[in-house]
Amino acid sequence: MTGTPIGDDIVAGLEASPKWLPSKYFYDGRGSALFERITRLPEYYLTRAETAILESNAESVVARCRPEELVELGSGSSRKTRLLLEAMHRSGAGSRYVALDVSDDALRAAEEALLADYAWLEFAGVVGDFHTDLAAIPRRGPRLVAFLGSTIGNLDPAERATFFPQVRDALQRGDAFLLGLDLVKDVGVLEEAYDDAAGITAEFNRNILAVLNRELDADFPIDAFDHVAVFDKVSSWIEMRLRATRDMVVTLPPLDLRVTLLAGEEIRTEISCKFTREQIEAELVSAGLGVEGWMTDGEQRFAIALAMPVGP
Ligand code: AVJ
Repeated sequence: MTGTPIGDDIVAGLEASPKWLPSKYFYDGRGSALFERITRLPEYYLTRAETAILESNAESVVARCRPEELVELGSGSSRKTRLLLEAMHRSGAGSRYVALDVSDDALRAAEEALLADYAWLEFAGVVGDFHTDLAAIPRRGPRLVAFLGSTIGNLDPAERATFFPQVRDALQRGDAFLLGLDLVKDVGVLEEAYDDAAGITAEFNRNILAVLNRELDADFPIDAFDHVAVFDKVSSWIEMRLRATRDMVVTLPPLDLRVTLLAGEEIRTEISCKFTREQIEAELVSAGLGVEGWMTDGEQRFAIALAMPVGP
């Protein structure tokens, strides 16, 4: 994480009813390592499915828009980023990679890992937040903006309605937007992906409290919280929560905050939206983005949409 002070959003969330915490606080060093383990769990099909889609389609995506630069929201040194960069290199399209990430450390690690293998790569790391900072990245030529990993699932419909037009504004005719989406499916499959047998997701969820204990000198009794993951059919999202197993009072001294939780009370820590093609197409089209490609894995669990600007 960056050195940005954390605070206002936490006060708002813990004073709300029901209580919530912003998901971005999962990802300290330990949280990022736990997420890496999640991506390898048998129940968490998302990463494998998305990688398989790119293995089959990176070439044709690049052929379609011939980008000079790949702009990735959330830095990646992962297999998925590499598939796109290699396809760009092979096709002779371009060799510039711009990574936008809130974490300076993550950017440096990505840069080091990628440059070790791709001597031809032109790397530019931008510390920033995809909610606000996409417009600040200068466009140097035909671009492919990638937002992978189903991170879009963390945005609620109102946030998406702000975000997609910003993506549209960052694109010119012929540019493209690659969006990784988890699809609506059997509730059991969805809930298991967020509540694995080995308990790694539960540890990941509780880690947000460890972050607050460390960063804000809070005193959450981490062992007194159960991990909860439920699919909300109406909102079409998985909701992760932490449920207090006893009454407690928690203090966060730097925020001047004292929080009472009753036994059974829950704190929402994340939403992960699940999409249908119709839903996301409608949202993209209202933002001026036409869906030109729809790629899925064999089991239709996950999709990558290729969208391009429409209209003037
Ligand atoms: C990294 C936000 C896409 O929502 O699936 C994994 C995070 N949470 N297991 C997701 C996560 C629980 C993940 N994203």
